[in-house]
Amino acid sequence: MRFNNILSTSLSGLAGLSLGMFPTSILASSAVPWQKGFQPAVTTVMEDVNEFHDLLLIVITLITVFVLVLLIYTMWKFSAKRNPVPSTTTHHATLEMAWTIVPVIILVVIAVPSFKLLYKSDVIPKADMTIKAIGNQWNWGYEYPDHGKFSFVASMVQDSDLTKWAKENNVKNPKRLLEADAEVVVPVDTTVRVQVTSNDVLHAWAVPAFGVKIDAVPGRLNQTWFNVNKVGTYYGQCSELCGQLHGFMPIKVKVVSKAAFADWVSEKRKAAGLKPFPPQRRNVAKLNNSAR
Ligand SMILES: [Cu+2]
Repeated sequence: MRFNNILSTSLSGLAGLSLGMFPTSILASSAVPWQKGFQPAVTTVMEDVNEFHDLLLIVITLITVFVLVLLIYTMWKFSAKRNPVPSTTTHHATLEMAWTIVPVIILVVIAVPSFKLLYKSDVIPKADMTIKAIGNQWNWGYEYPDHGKFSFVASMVQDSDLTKWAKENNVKNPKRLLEADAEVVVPVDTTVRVQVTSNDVLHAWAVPAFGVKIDAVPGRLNQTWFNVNKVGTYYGQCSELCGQLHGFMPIKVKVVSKAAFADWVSEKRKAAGLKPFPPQRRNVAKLNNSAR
């Protein structure tokens, strides 16, 4: 959208200011102390979320400044001292039209990109693969139905075990409360459909850098999607109050090259007693109208 492009260009200076607060060498991944903005985006959905946020920031700032200036001007101009005899005006057709129509225009300007974004995040494009995340009190279970139905559970690495765990698993600078003992591995530049459900209470599967947050509801299958454009490790947390250990069920997603993903799948299949090679993609029968 051209309007958005102009806005985002004019905002690049502002964005640069906030980006300067992040160490650029780290690949997005998790929240950092004193973070002011979002985690850097690695999906187009999150890029659009950032853009929409920037647009709203401009709108909200202009409105706030306008109202503040109007308020101060009114207090000054119409104070009892300067304006001892108040006006008896009760209606002003032009003014009333203006303060109805202008907000409507502002709302439409907001609504168009808002609905576009909502639609983009909600409607799943043709997915290359599916993973399933199942919320439990208090960890996440994962299944890879397209790759042989192997499954695993990812629990948080406890504080007391963190140093030992990091050493055993060659993890530099382990992140407290965000490290899980198993990670969700997905290939880069691949559209992944995530089916989300729960075994007990409401949870929510969320990864900020992906712009993904979806409720895990017992007895119901929700779905969302992401397509990550950068290899890296990304962290999220359960984002629905689910009980005592709500803050201790992290989500760790490792995005790797397609070859590395195939290796990982082979390994998992082997461990699950399945054939060591990833299966061929299913050939879904295509409807061919011209053949009729
Ligand atoms: Cu939870």
